[in-house]
Amino acid sequence: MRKYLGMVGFLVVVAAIVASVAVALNYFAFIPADYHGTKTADGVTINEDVFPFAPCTDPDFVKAHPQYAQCRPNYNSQYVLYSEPEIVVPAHTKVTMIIANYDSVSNLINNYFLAPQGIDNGTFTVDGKTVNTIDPDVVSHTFVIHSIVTNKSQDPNAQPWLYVGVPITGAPDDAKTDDAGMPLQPVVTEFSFETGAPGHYIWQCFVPCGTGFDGFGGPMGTDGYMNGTFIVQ
Ligand SMILES: [Cu+2]
Repeated sequence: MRKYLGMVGFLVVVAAIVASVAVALNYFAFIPADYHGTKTADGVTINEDVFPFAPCTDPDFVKAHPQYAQCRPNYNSQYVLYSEPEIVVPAHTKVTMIIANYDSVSNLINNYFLAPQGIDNGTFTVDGKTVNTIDPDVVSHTFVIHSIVTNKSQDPNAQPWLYVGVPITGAPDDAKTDDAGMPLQPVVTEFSFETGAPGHYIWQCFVPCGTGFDGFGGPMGTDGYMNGTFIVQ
């Protein structure tokens, strides 16, 4: 009997160790230990690439961009997507985002998103040209960081307000593509903004570029394609 109880105790300890390792792994998977992007003299640069479908399924694209040879796990290869769903940046830092879009134009239904919000100088660049808006006919996606509104006077742990929004220009319909239909050249949108104190935010696209009802399903309604986390730490 004693021997039997000892065995049960041993199994309980093993189960506890396995469970705590699983929790730890999951924790680190959700909040990466290091910042993404590259450090620059005056801040950090985050690169996002936007694709009409999984780049890892396109042999020509992978040949030219070997960093995309590996598909993400549990990945719907037909969904439009941003390459980096989980972004982590330092607090009180200038963040420059470079978004290279290989996807074509989609139908923007709310022109509010044509005006940039919360970015340095109120201007951004499209293929190197400085602009403060774009034509609604060339919008492909938007990149919008936002948060739940919190009030410091009611909640001492309230995180700082952060709202950033920029329209993303699509590749032209007559763009040269490879055999799989991926444009050879992306349209590059670049902008910068400053982070405040640490906080957890989300980013998402507000162009209904998905499938299903009015384009709000599929990649628009699934984590990690047209939305993700933006963590300031
Ligand atoms: Cu989108």
